[in-house]
Amino acid sequence: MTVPRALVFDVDGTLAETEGLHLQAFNDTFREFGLPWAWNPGLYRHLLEVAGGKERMLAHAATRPPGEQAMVRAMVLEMHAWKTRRYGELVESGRLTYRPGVVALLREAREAGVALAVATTTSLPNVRALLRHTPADLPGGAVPEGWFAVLAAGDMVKSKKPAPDIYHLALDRLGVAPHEALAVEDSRNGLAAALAAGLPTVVTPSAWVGPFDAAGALAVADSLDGVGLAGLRALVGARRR
Ligand code: XBP
Ligand code: MG
Repeated sequence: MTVPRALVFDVDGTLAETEGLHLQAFNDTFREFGLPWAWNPGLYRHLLEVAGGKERMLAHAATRPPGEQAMVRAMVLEMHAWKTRRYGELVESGRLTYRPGVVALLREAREAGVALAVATTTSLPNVRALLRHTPADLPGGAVPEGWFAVLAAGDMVKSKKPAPDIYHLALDRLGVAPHEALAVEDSRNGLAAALAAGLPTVVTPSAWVGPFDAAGALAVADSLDGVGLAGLRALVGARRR
């Protein structure tokens, strides 16, 4: 049996550098809901330690005056729904590009019969918008959603990364054992989630995460550029020896 049987991709920071658009969508949401919040990149990098947009807004609210805390607690679902729609509009405007090497790897894996899946904290509409509107050098100009056997996302699980739940869900739906798969992640939370679920993991750190201890990762690379399926198989093979 050749391994990996499946590649499980994180989305934000891994498929594409999306957090700049998420940040803009959050700040547009705060204006829409009349909150005196404007997250700057430095604060957002810190807030990204909290996975999940709803959880992130609630975590920030806990540092704010009681009136703002109460309002966000009462409105967080409505705020996040608005933010997700806004993020979709920003993605639709074609502002995203795939990170280097990602589309080539997806294409190679598909041609080699390696299953593809997504395991992400972000909301499912955001994954769909990215696939639909991010240009790819493929016949249809985009990566077809149908290339992915599984899209495991956001609130499909109770506990978000660094909990392993979203990876357990992806593996269950793939029908693949953890050691038969390989995860690709960009952040401390994502690596922790994938390792906790037992997947060998390659880390390609996002521009939005600071340096972190990637102990346990199969490899840490600046990007997937030039790595390809052969490169990943070599990493898995080296580990198994
Ligand atoms: C990254 C996240 C998400 C996004 C925002 O997900 O933590 O919360 O920052 O998206 P991943 P939502 O790296 O696992 O793809 O507002 O939809 O959560
Ligand atoms: Mg990520």
